[in-house]
Amino acid sequence: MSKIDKVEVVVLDIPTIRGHVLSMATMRMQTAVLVRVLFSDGSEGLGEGTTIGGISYCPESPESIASVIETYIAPALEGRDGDRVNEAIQLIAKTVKGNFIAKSAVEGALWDGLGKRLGVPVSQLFGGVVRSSLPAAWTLASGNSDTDIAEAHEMIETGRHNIFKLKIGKRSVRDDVAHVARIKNAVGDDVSIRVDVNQAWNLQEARWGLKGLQDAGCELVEQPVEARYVRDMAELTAGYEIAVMADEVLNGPEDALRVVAARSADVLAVKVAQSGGLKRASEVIAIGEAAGLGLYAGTMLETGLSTAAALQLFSTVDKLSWGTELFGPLLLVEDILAEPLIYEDYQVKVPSGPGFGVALDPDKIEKFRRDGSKFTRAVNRA
Ligand code: MUC
Ligand code: MG
Repeated sequence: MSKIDKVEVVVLDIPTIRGHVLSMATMRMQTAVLVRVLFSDGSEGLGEGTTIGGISYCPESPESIASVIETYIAPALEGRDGDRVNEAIQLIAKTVKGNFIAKSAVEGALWDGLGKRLGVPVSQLFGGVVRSSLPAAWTLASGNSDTDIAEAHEMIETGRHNIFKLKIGKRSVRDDVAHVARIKNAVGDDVSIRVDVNQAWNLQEARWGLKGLQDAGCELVEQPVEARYVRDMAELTAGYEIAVMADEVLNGPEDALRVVAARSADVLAVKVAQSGGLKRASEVIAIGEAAGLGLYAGTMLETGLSTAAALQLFSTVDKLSWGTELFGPLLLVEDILAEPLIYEDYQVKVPSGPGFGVALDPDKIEKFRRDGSKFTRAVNRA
């Protein structure tokens, strides 16, 4: 048995390459909470718990994630069998209510550790890959239409991205629709344009918004109204041709079932962290598949570590009809991985090494570490 000896947390503050303007916050920095689990056989596993815009996106913040892990999850897990990931998941669920991102970070480290000990990628633990690379969208969110158009052209020309998600909901509906239409006209028919409102509209605004967006050639709208307004989401899903995607409403399989029962989305944005870990995310995927909904791999704008974790799971999914937005590391000024993920031909490659298939760059961890938090030993140094 590989006993869980220690669960460690480090908080990183990493600047973004530009302001990322969302309806509820403008990000100039991303904070990642990294977890390292040390096992009695000398092996280790890494996980990440990251949210968006401090505490403006969901009830968890970087500080709450770190605190829940250090105060409650670590003491519960230390001394337990690290190979029994399912048992650990149950124990964590019993010990901590909610706090899905914190749970996801620790669970990730357990899967990574198990994969490394077995010498297989985590995708193998979920039945094996059906593809070795995945399409990756980019988010245009500079806050300025001209800058977004220039950014889109650069992404298309360099083969990085040809699917774009636009962040809207901060301006008036009319201005947002005009912004989307300008970008769609500038990039042309071969390029897919989607939008994310991050819950900013009320139902009346959403009706105007969806009508305008679909006339502008936008293919999908993500979480146009507040997550709690299930009936409004259902009306919008039934009322327009444009696809409606659920995001903030989805904290795991229970919510996915509610969405299916209420017919309140065409597509599920499956986020590993928001779902509460890889296992619960796989259950969301299964429910979406069973209900015939579209699937999309979402992101919490995470570093390469969580992005690699997500790639391990989504590479095992048969029909990922809306692709992924697993571009998180590219929004950060520097990657924290020793070997960055590979983005080419409008795809991101699935790492094939054991565990999540990635390693951290210890110098980057030193550089971006928030004061006071540290791993007890230097990351990835013998
Ligand atoms: C969200 O709400 O989906 C994902 C991409 C991005 O730019 O922001 C996120 C959050
Ligand atoms: Mg979203």
